Order: sequence, then structure tokens, then C-alpha cells
Amino acid sequence: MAVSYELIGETGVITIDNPPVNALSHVVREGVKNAVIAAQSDSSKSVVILCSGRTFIAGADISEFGKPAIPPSLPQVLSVIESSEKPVIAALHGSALGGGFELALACHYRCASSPAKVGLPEVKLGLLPGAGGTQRVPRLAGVEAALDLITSGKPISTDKANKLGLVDRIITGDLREGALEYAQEVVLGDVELRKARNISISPKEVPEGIFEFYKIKLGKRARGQLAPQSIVTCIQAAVELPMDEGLNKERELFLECLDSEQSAALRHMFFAERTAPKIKGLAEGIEPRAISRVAIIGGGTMGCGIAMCFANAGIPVTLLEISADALGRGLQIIDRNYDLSVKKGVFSSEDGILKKGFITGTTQYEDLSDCDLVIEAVFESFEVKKEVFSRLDKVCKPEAILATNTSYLDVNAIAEITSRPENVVGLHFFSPANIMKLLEVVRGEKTSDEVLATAMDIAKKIRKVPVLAGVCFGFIGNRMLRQYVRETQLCLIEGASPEQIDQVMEGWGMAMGPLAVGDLSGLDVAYKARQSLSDQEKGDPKTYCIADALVEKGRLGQKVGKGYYLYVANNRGRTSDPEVLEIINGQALKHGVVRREISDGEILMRLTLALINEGFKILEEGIAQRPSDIDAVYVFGYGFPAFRGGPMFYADQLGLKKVYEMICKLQETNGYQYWVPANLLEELAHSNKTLAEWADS
Ligand code: T1G
Repeated sequence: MAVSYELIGETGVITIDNPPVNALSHVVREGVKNAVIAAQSDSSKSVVILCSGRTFIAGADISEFGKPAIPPSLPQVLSVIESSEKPVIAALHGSALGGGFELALACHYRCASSPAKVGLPEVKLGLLPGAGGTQRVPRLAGVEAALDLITSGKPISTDKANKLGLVDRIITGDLREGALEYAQEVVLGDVELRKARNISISPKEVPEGIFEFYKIKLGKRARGQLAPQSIVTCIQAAVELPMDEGLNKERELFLECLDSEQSAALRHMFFAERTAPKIKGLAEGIEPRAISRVAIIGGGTMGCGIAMCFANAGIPVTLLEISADALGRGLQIIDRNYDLSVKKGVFSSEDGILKKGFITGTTQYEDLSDCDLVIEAVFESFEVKKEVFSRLDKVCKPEAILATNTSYLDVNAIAEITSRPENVVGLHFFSPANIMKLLEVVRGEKTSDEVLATAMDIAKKIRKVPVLAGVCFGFIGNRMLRQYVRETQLCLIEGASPEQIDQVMEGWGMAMGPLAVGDLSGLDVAYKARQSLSDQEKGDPKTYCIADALVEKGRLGQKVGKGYYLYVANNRGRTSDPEVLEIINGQALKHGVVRREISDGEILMRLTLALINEGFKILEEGIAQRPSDIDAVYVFGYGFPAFRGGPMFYADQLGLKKVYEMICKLQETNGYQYWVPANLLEELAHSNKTLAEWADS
């Protein structure tokens, strides 16, 4: 039974049991409504609503969105609760989120265990609280608290909610027992039923211009997004309108958000993140191995960032470097990173010291003999990695998993260095590794199912979004990035400026434009990698000649104060430099390119279609399991806007027939060398199937 009702003494108790998170699916809404109605005519003097399992209600059932709504709607259920003639008390534990917290707010009283959380995260789904949250929170806790809670979407502790007046009583000990006692106390003390709707907010309590201030701030922080702006409008309505009119305004704007492409994209990303770690076709009964000791080989930026991931999860980790000096430098990087995290308030200084305490250092491979997982993060050279894996294979226990963080090298070739290829896997972290959520798990030909299951499990434990990738040059993310950079470089030499390209892509929602990304990561990185390639392997010189020319003039990027842009010390801002345009013009002349006006629309189309077409090839080759995995790679690893759902979701929103036709047109104008539609794209475009339908088939 998803919802049960029983009388305990003089208290009616409604228990919701809808695993895994007690989401407010149709059967739960129906059950709660019927139980509250039943309580009106029995001998109960009050009603308690609580949940079994690990959490209170985590919100509406997101999987129901986009499908025909089945009554009763959540607002209808909450209206029955609020108009109950007997006090209704919500008893919260775990996380009371979204519609779950709104249900609690419609109750007359709220008690909660501590620690527990409450929150209204709808904005993260491109939505707003659609069941009274924007009207009840400002009445109970004030406008400023409401704006902060609802526009951030971040949960707060029940202790903080208690201080704000959103939770009335913190229950220590058993929540059920405490809630029953509290219900009796309410009955004894409650003359007139307390309802949030009866609280009116005096305009005098509202800071001058706060709504305009929030709209401007959110317009910058969530550029082009609908839900944050609508939330502010709803909270303003809570001040200016009576409750029912405010509820109507909220419902109107909620439905508008629900129908938006942005919300569809963000809901897609919610499930994409949770689907990614699931491996199709994994043998039955495979269990992940326990990972209790980890080692990282290489104390550079990447190795130190990876070590922090495990330390932050409380897993002991040993950092190995080849000399005491190098090890010392590595441990200093870690110290600096923790100091920075504490300064930014990511965690307290005590927490920082605690987490850092999980990291030890060594220069001896022999110290790694009891490690369960060793991750190599040394220089991107096969010879160097060969030496490392040979030594690891000798000293590590047979069942230890040996992982490479390589970005481009062949994981199968690395596995063959060892006597245990079934225990070798790629774990491709993204810099800064202690911040970026994406982790590409690269499956070698011989990597065992158990090792893959272990990789996915440990990735979730260190709070990464793991995506399974097959072995190819660049796996998923970097392979697509090469095409994106190719079109960037071609647009540059054909007539666009760095500023135009970056402004187009950042205005569209990318966290950072491609040229600014190049300056950040260092133009010399790709330059060095190109030096080891033949001219044929390098491909069309127009796709890298400008970057090479910049490096050869010492313009390596941010780290030297100039690349595509000029940078001043300690300021992340970038400014244009006329010398760059001279370099671009020089290269265009040298390669016989007559520069022309390139529209913003052409830049956006070419860069996004380059990603999409390569994504289709990755799918048809089986390098990625599903389209949403590619979306997860780009949103969590490359700054693709989550409110556009990732490259493959975006392709479906454009329409595959239109995508196919645009690529065919580019084939005519820009040549066959780069613009041949992927077979899968051509097939789906002609069959009028969406990529989502193909993925589900
Ligand atoms: N609806 C449907 N399924 C959900 C769900 C939800 N709200 N929340 C979680 N799941 C599934 C999830 O897909 C996964 O499934 C499993 O539960 C465990 O989730 C009207 C409109 C509660 C903090 O945004 O933040 O209410 O992969 O892996 O890490 O105003 O889930 O096992 O098959 O995330 O322990 C607002 C979303 C909805 C909260 C638990 N609520 N959920 O985290 O487990 S909109 C939210 C979470 C709304 C009203 C509006 C987290 C969690 P599977 P998990 P977790």
C-alpha cells in the first residue's frame, strides 16, 4: 500500500510508502486525499502524515511530467489538507523536497527530525514550486528567505527551517513517537486552526527594490532561463495579491515553465545523470568490489585533484611521486587546493583538515601492495605509462584494479602491458578533477564486468557522474570536442573573430567560449601533441595554423597573460588584442583564405552540428551506451548548458530531419571532408524517429 491510514489513540496516522523516495505519484496523491477525507469523520482529533523508508516525500513524480495529468492534482490534495477541520501535522525526515515540502507547508503544523533537510529544488528542473510553495514560504518565513530558498533550489537543514518558522518542532529520538506526542500537544493548544494563507505580508516588511534586484541578479546568473524570473514574480504576487489569486498566478507560471523546452531539457538531464552509471548487458549478480585503499600515481595538478576526490569521500589515498621533491610539490598543491576550498566556504577548516588527513605520500611502489585501486595520472606518453603499469603489475595484489587517466591513449594497449588486462580500466577525470563531476569510465576489450561495476560504484561514492565509453581516439567527450574545435578554427580563419565566436557560444549558454577555453587550458598543450603527428595525421592546416602561430609567438594562453586574448594578473577578465587579428589575417593570407562576414547563426549552427554529428557516429559505433550518456558527458564535463539538455537532446529538439538537412547543406557549401551525415542520423531523419525513441527501442 503506497498510502495507509490507521487510528492510534486519538490521532489518525497517514503513512506513505512509495519507494525509493516517496514521490507524489498519482496513487500517493489519491491515497493522501482519501485518508484526510476519511479522518474528518472518524474519532481522531488530529492527523499526522509521515513516510516510511529513508526520506519524507522528495517531490512530485518527475517521471509523470510531460504525460497527461491524472487527478487529483497536488494543489487539489493540498487544499483538502488545508481545509481539514482537524489539525494536520507533517512529520519530516530525510529530505522533504519540492511538492513534498509544499504538502508539509499546507499542513497546519510541521515537526521534523534533525538532521534532515527541506527544500524547493524545482528551479533545477526549470520549474517553480507549483503547489503553493511560492505563496506559503514568504508568509511563514518572509520574502528574503523565500527568494533565497526558492531561486537557489538549495535545501536547508530542519534546524535552520525551524529558526525561519518553516518547521515548528524538532523531534529528538523516534520521529513517529515524537510526532504523536506533538499532535496531542497541538490538539490541547490549538484554538483556531493555524493556516499559512491567513498570514498577510506587510509591504513595509519587504526590502525596497528586492524583486528587481533578484531579477537582475538571476538574469546574469541564469542567463536566458525562464523559471528563476517566474519564481520572483510569484513571490511578489504573494505580497501583492490575496492567497487564492497568488495561487492562481503561481499555477499559471508553473504550467508555462512545465511546457518550456528548458524544463524538458533539465528533467532530461535529471534522469540522464542517474541513468549513466547503469551498464547495459552486465552479467547478472555482478557485485562491485570493496575499495578501501586507493593510490594515485603522479602528483601533478590532475593527480592531486583525483587524490582529493577520494579523500573528500573519506577513502584513504596514497599519492606516489618518483622523488621526495616532486612528492613535496604535489602535497603542496593539495594543501593549496584545500586552503582555497575553505576560503570559498566549500567546507569548514576543520573539515578540510579532516579530509586532507586521508592523504598520505610515498616514493615507493612497494607501499602500494595492499591497494584495491591504483589510478595512474602521469605524463600523457605511452612510454611513461608503460613503465608505470609494468611496475604496478609487479607490486600490486592480483585483484587490484589498475586504472589509467589517459585522455587519448589506447586503453587496450595499456592493459596488455600487464598480466591482468581484465583488471585494467580507463578512469578519465576532467580538470580540475576535485571539482568537475564527469568521469569517463573507459571499457577495455578485456575489462571484466566486475571491474566496470566497481568503477561505477566508486565513481558515485566520490560524487562523480560516471559515463561508460568504448575505446576510440578521445573516447566520447574529447572526440566530439575535436570536431567542435575544428569548426571553431575554420570559422576563425574564414572571417569570425575570437570575441564573436566566444560571445555567440556564451550567449547561447556555454559556460565558456571555445577560444577562452583554449586560453584557460593552455594553447601549448595541443601544440605539443600535434608535434608528434605527421602532416596527414594533423589534417587540414586551416584547423590548427592560427593556434600554432599564437604558440610560436609565445601566446600560450592565460598562464602567460596572452593567447587569443590579453589577461591582466589576478583578473579572470579577458580583453581583445589587435595583434591576434593580425595573426589571423596573416594565416588566412598564407592559406589562401579570403575572409568574409560570418553570421552569429552560422557559427552556432556549425559548432553545435559538429558536436551532434560526431555524437551520432559515437552512438552507431557503440562507443556510448545511449544518447543521454553523451548529454551527461557534455553537460557535466564541457560546460554545455543543462537547460538545453545536452547535444543529443538538443538535436531532437531541433528535429533530426532538420539537423540532417542542415548538414547536407554544409556538405555542399563547406565540402565533404567534414560534413558527411552520420548513418544513424540519416536513418532516423528518413524514418521520422527521434533519438529518444531509437534509444528506447
Ligand atoms: N520523481 C521521480 N523519481 C525520482 C524523484 C522524483 N522526484 N527523485 C528521485 N527519483 C528517483 C531517481 O530517478 C532514482 O531512480 C531514485 O529515485 C533514487 O534517486 C509540484 C513540481 C531525493 C535527494 O527535484 O534530489 O515537486 O535511478 O539516485 O542520491 O512543486 O533523488 O534508482 O531508478 O537521486 O539518494 C522536486 C529530486 C520535483 C527532488 C535522493 N523534487 N530528487 O538522492 O537518490 S518537482 C526534486 C533528488 C516538484 C512541485 C514540483 C534526489 C534525492 P533510479 P537518487 P539520492
